[in-house]
Amino acid sequence: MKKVVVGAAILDGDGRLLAAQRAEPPELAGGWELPGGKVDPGEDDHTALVRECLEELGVVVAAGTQVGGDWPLTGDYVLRVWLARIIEGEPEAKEHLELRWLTADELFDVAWLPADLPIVRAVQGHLGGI
Ligand code: 9L3
Ligand code: MG
Repeated sequence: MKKVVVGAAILDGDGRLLAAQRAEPPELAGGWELPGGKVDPGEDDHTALVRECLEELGVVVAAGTQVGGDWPLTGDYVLRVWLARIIEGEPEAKEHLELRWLTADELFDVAWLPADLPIVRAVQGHLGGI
């Protein structure tokens, strides 16, 4: 079966995107990603997305439109990404090195993980709203 990682393209009311800098593993540390993580066995994608955002950022998100379909990751993992909004809390880097809210002009100022870069390009067209 396909192994799924979910990611959140979290937008604020000013058209900024939340980027998170990975702390681990060593080969990914320092790279920037859309927050998220592996779907647990028996868990649905949406539940995993909300859980991961709570664990990693301490916020409750509401998911909107999916961005594309199954984006390739290494091995037999795929990444599925949804536009999302924070409905409760202020994001904190609980598991990441740093968080940044990127404006449209700053979108490519961080070193996105190679897997996330095409997804961020796809998110670019949605910065106006979910
Ligand atoms: N991954 C890549 N881009 C992302 C996310 C959330 C995850 N936006 C990759 C990094 C890891 C794997 O997926 O190799 C599992 O992610 P995690 O559970 O370690 O966050
Ligand atoms: Mg994660």
